[in-house]
Amino acid sequence: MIVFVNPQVCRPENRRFPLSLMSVGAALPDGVSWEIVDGNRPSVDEFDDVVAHVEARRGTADPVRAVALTVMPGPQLVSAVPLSQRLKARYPDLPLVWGGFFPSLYPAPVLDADYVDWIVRGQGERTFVKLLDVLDGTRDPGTVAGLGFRTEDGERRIGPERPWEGPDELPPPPYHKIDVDDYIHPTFLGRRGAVYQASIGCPYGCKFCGVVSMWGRREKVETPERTVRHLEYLVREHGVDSVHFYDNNFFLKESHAVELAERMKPLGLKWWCESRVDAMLRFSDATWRALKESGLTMVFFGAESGSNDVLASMDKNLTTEQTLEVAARTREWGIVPEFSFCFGGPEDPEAEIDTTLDFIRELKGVNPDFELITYFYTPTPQRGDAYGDVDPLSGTPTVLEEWTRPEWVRWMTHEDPDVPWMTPELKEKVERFVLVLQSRFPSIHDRRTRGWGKALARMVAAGPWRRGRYDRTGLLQAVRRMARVPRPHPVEYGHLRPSAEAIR
Ligand code: B12
Ligand code: SF4
Repeated sequence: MIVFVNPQVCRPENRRFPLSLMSVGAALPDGVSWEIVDGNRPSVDEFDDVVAHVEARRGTADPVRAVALTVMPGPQLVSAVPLSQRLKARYPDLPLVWGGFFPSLYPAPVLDADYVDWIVRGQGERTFVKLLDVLDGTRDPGTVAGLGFRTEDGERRIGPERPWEGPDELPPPPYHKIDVDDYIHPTFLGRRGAVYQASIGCPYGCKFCGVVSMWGRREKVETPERTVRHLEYLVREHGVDSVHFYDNNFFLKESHAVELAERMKPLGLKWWCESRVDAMLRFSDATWRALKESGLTMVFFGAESGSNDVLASMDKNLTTEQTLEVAARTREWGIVPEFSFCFGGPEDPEAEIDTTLDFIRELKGVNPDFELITYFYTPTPQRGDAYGDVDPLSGTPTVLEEWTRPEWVRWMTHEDPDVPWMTPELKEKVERFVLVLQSRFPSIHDRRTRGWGKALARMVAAGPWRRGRYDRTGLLQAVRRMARVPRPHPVEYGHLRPSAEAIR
């Protein structure tokens, strides 16, 4: 048996299908048994549950052969490190495997940690099956593409990249291996929300983006027929009424968007996805109509900056004029845009922040309904020479445990990174602006501020928003603090978002 572990990454109420592990498990050969231990479920203790599996199988014909964790940068790493250390201390001979974005992008510190035995880089389905042969002693690890390990001399060995396959070539989601209903939650889209990923990768090359490092500049898209077959199952068997598509770049070709919209329409789902601004601008009115009629409710766009120079320096291949145009198009079709901005590149953060804040104001004039998402720029490991001679990771930890320190978690989540060019004053400027904007235009995602608090904050923020003054936010902070609904689960992932929380 293989035990897959999804270390805690979010609060229990935000848990979603553990798609990464479902995908790897589904590709195991017949006869290999597997289970998922998901630390995001409220009653699960990851360590105890793994131990229970190992002990229950000890001495049987099907003992636990390996424990395999999925590890995303950020809070999941904070959970994964102590869990792996404890498991290795308890079962020194049980192979421990890491897969997912963290070991794929930062393989060196993981391979230097003696409590992780193997890493799977990039797509996991095929590499993991080959790893099982290695564990059985029938395959040389040096011959396995996508596998990383330490040699007997303690040297790091990372195999060549494994060419990856598209969704149509991989097994369907093994919904029978999870308690589907336990992962279906209300969201702003509906009462029974699920998640789905219908493509892999992205063909663009934005310099800050980890997706390019993981998959190269390529995307493979599932056929609409297959996507809708899986969604139809969730609707029919589990009463799902809404879906978030996790694809990094949902719209690749207009013909695909139209076919998917037509096939989805009978399902009556409300749905959310991420798109490039330019991709949707290329769509005809007929396509926008088909998408709207199929239930498309909100689209996340990476707008990134209010400066065309900064967009060019990111290789974003996009202009602010296009973002304004898509804001107008979405308004016309009654689809809510969610614009994400990445503040403060190293060159001239202050000027860039001012320009972007002005641009966001302008954008609100075009489409007052848009939702704002903000990040701070943090370098991400890149392929090839994206940064020329500059090493974007110089100064970052070489020891795995160091990555779990609060300052590095803030760095990985792009929420409050300690980077030399971002002063506390600049961060505060952005945070105050966001507070005024989100008070003036309450977010539909905000289910933690009581109705009266939203109404009062809206009134209080009207003056500062009109005057473009965001420096005095004491009253707004007090209103929002008092109007806060307590979280359903007290579980925190500890030290995240301290400054953002403090200011609200
Ligand atoms: C779901 C998700 C989350 C969920 C996780 C919920 C959960 N319980 O799983 C939540 C919302 C908590 C989350 C949080 C974050 N996320 Co996230 N997330 C995703 C998302 C949308 C989908 C991942 C997914 O399930 N894909 C489907 C599966 C099938 O693909 P996969 O995960 O890549 O898995 C394959 C391989 O990676 C590999 N693999 C993965 N795990 C394992 C394990 C083993 C053992 C093996 C062998 C192989 C393997 O094999 C799998 C099958 O091929 C991706 C975007 C994307 N589409 O990839 C971003 C993404 C992974 N997240 C990312 C980031 C950065 C974060 C955050 C750290 C920051 C942020 N601001 O978003 C936060 C951290 C927490 C916070 N601040 O709130 C980045 C990672 C890039 C990077 N630079 O590292 C991504 C790519 C988004 C992006 N475009 O930038 N995230
Ligand atoms: S378009 Fe989005 S997913 Fe694609 S490379 Fe750029 S930021 Fe990454």
